[in-house]
Amino acid sequence: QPQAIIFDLDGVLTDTSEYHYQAWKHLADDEGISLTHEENDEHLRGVGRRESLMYIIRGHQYSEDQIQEMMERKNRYYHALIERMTPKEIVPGGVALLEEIKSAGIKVAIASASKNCRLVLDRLQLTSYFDGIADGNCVVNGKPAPDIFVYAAGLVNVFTPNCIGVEDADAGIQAIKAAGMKAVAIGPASRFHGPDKVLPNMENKHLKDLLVE
Ligand code: B16
Ligand code: MG
Repeated sequence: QPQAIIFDLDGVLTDTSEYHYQAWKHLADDEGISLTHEENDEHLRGVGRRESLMYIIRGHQYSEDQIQEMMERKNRYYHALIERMTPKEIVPGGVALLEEIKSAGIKVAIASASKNCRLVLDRLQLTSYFDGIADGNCVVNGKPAPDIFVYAAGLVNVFTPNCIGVEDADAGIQAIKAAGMKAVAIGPASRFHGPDKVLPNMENKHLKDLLVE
């Protein structure tokens, strides 16, 4: 039995990964740069704000001031999309699963690359479910570095081998494995490299479905 289960936020507990894509797409359109959904899944999913922008503008010349402005602009577009979120946008099965884990005496934490993590959790009315929240303001090195998952394990006082991490992005699966945890991937198996388990989504999932021998 694990002592903690550490969830990614965007794309796992709510479909904000689609909003991130829409906001980046808006910015790319402004700049006359192409960006497809496939590129988003392969290169941007779960990746931090600056790294995502660097991928989109690769091969183009921009000053640091312009880069800062574009990151702010994307965040404005993203805010416009998350402003009206409600608890209805928690993925089906999400709340029941969190409650089952908590009543089994297992700690639950968040490891999200997003600086908007607390805002989204508040909109979803999920904040009080978590024993620890590690977000994009906590660590310098983003996923696939293990840092955010290690930090989250520390917040709930659990050794990393006793944690399970849950992620929708391959960068996140690499971060979980590098942190020495068991990795559960949410999404199509073709997206991931080396998770311990893959589930298509969180619907009707129980604690036993997350367990890895
Ligand atoms: P922000 P997660 C990640 O959150 C998103 O998946 C990714 O698309 C986004 O670029 C990153 O957070 C940074 O977000 O611009 O809001 O700081 O999947 O780790 O919960
Ligand atoms: Mg994610």
